[in-house]
Amino acid sequence: MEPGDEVEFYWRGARKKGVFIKEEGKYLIFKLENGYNVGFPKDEIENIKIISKRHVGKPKFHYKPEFREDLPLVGLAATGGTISARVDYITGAVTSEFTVEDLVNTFPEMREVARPKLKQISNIFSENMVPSLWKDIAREIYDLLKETEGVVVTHGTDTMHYTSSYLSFAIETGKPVVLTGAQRSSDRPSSDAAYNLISSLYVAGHSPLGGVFVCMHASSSDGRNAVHLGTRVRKMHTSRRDTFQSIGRDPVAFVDLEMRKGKIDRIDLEVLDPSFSRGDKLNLRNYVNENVGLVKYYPGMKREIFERFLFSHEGVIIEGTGFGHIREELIPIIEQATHSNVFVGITSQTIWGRTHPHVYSTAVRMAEAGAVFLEDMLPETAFAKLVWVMGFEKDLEKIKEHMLTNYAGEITERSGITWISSL
Ligand code: DAS
Repeated sequence: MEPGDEVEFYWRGARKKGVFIKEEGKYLIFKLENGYNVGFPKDEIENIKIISKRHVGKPKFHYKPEFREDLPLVGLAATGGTISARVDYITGAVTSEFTVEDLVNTFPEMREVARPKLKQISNIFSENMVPSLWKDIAREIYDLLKETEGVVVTHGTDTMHYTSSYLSFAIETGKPVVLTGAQRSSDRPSSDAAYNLISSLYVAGHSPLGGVFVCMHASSSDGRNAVHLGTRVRKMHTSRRDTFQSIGRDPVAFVDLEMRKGKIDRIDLEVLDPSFSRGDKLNLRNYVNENVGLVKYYPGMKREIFERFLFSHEGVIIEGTGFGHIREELIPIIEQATHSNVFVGITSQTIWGRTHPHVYSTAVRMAEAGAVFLEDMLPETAFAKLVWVMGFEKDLEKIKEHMLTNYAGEITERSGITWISSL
């Protein structure tokens, strides 16, 4: 038996199936069908048998660039993430290594939906994303939008909503920009990659939508994808396939997709919010100030930590408690910071609902100290927006005006509670 072999065995009477990873002391380590790596004592494993030998390295594809000319030209820009990854059965870890060409060959169904114009921007897990790379992504998408019907961006799920927020401000677009990814790597039977990629290409190439969106599973089952507004979406679960939820508003649309054996039986779009519709506008407003921070307030946060954080940035978003509160004894530090030209924006760690500077005395004092309460903007979206605004504006009052201007649906008139499936 070699690492990477698919095996079946019995342990304490229970049948187990998975891929052998390695021997570690008295244990044999396997990646089970549920995706978790588990060690079993060698002397408790019975009737082990090899089901299939591992394939060495990533699948060898010959990229075939022939596509149907009758299909819309859609940009496919890859940045990395699980959708471009596969399990390394030597280490058991998921490693990001598929190229954008591999993605095209891994999912032949996409040849029924769009004629892709490919761009490999990066190949990283999205925990490694930085604002300077957001700027590169925005530039590449802008260039693709000039010659396509829309653009799909494959991206890691961990920070996808930060990037979708930044792109919503950096690119004013009447065509769809659709970010998508996967919670399960493309080489696993339970992968959500195919439905996410095909649905996203359909939205980018065929839909009447315009703007920046995230398109991922609407429930833990295949077949229905939600199209979330890029500034009102958040990753809400570590592993579920419907991890992305629209926050404070409904999704913009849904895509229903039925596929069998590499063929598409049905694909339909249901638009809930026609206000994000196609148009001719296309502007690149690509600004980044990397000296901006995001900090979550917590009980007992040390005064010197709070002070050092504020004074080591030009602008800060605070995730406050409830309506946006921090401990009262820290409020004078906000005053010192704003008087030293540091922008301080307030969001809420409740994620849902609206911050409010007038309900409690704490917030009244924070606002008097110069803190700017940012309505119901999500903390990550507010951070991405401040990175963008402070990339072109240094005056605190003008920064405040921009932060409270609703550019891309990031601020809602009223906070709705919409769950697209029970988490
Ligand atoms: N590490 C995660 C990321 O790249 C994997 C994923 O979910 O895409 O965001």
